[in-house]
Amino acid sequence: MIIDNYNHVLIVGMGKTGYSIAKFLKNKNIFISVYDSEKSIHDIRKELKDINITNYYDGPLEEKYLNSIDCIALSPGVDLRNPVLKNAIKNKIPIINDLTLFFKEINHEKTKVIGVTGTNGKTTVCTLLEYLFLKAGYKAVSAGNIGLPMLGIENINDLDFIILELSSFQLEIKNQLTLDVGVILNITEDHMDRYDTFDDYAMAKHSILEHSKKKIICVDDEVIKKWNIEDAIVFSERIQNNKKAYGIKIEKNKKYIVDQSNLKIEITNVNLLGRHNQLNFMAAIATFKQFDNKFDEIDSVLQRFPVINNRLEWVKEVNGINFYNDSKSTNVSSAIAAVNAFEKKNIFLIAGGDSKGQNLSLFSKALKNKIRKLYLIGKDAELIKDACKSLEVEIKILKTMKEATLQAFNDAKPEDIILLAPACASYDMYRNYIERGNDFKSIVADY
Ligand code: UMA
Repeated sequence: MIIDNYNHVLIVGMGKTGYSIAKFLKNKNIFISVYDSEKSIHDIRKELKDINITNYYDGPLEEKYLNSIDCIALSPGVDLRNPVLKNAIKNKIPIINDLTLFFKEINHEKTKVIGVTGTNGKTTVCTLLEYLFLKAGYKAVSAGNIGLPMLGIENINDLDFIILELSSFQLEIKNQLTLDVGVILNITEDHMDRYDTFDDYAMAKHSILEHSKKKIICVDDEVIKKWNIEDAIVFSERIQNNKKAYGIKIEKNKKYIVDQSNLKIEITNVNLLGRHNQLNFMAAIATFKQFDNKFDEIDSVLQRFPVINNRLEWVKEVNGINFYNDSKSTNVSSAIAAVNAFEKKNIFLIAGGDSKGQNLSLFSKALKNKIRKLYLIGKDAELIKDACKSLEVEIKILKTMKEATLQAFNDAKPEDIILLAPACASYDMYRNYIERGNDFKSIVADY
C-alpha cells in the first residue's frame, strides 16, 4: 500500500486517466485536488460530482498548487519536464501514476498480468492476446494505453489475465511493477517532442524488462538487439539459434510461425496485412504459450482475428481503387510499415499532421520507389514536403482531409491504392487518430 503514506494528492491532467485516479481515490480517506490546463472547472466538477474535491485548478500549472499537497498523480499526456514538476521532483514530492496505484493498491494475486510496450503494434498485440485467451476459455481483458484505464478494470479477481498496453509516458514514472510477462515489440523514433533524446524514450520502454518475470523481445529490432538480454524469449522473422526463439518458416507457399520444438501455426491467410503484423502475431503467440500449451486451435483463431479499426483497415473499393485507413500510424515507422504491407508500388499516400520532431528524412528514404503521389495535410505539411524533395513524385499540400482524399481519388486509376498513413499525430486537426480515421472513412463512404 502506498496511499497510506499521503494526505493530499494533486491529480494533474483530467482526461480518462485523471478521472480514473480520482474515482479510485474516492474512498481512500485522502484529500484530492485536481488540475487541468484546458478543461473548465465546471466540466470537471460535473464529472466528479460524487467526489469530495478540495481544490480545482486550471490554466498553467503553478508552484502554489503544490503548497498543501504531498503527492502528485500524473496523467500520461503531461510532460515530466514541466518546470513545476521538475521542481517537485527536486523537492522530493513523490510523483505517481495509475500504474503505481494498480500495482501497489489493488490485490490481483490470482490474476496474471502481462505488459506490452513498443513503438508500434501494442494495440494489435494486446487485442490479439485478449482474443486468444477468450477463445481458449479464459477470462481476460486488455487495458491501459489501449483506451480502458487500468484503474477502471472491473472484477479484477474474476479475471485470469490482464493485458496492459503500456506507453513510454506511463513507464517513465519510476514504479515497482510485477509483470508475469513483459513484451517489447520494437523501438523506433516517436514522441520526440516529449524526450530530450531518443535514448530517454528507449529507456522508458526498456524499464518494463526490469519488472518482468519473463521477458519477450523482438531481436529483429535494431535497438532491442543491442541490449543483449540473456534470459529473454525472442521472436524474429528469421528463426534464431536459440531454444527460446519464435520465427517464420515458409513451406510450399504457406507461411508458419514456428519455434524450436514442434510448434507450427499457419498464418498464410490471416486478415492482418504486412510483415510487421507477422511479428505482432509472433509476439502474441510467444506470450500465450507461456501460460497455455494445450489449446490447439490457435491457427483457426488467428485466421478469424479481424482487422482492428484504423490499422490497415480496408475501407471500400470504388471503380477498382481500394481505400485503406491506417490513421493509427502516428509516427514515421508505422506509416512505413503500412506502405510496405503492399507489394505493388501504386500507392497514393495521404499523410501529415503534427510530426512531433521526428526525423523526417527516414520517411522520405523509405518511401522512395514505393508510392506514386503524396498528399500532405496538417500543421507540418510544408516540413514533410521539404524533407521529401528527393522523392521524385508529385507532392501536393491540401487544406483538409476531404480535399486530399478527393485529389487522390481523381489521380488514381483502377487497381491503385489510396492509403491514409499520416506518420504524424492528429492533434493539430482532430481530437485523436480515431476521429481522423472516421473523417477519412466518412469521406470515402460518399464516393
Ligand atoms: N493536460 C494537462 N496538461 C498537460 C497535458 C494535458 O492538463 O500538460 C490535460 C488535457 O487538457 C486533458 C488531459 O490532460 O484534459 C488529458 O490527459 P492525457 O493526455 O494523459 O490523456 P488521457 O485521456 O488520460 O488518456 C491517456 C492516454 N493518453 C496519452 O498518453 C496521451 C491514452 O492513450 C490512454 O488510452 C488513456 O490514458 C487510458 O490509459 C492514447 C495515446 O494517444 C491513445 N497514447 C499515446 C500513443 O499511443 O502514442 C502514448
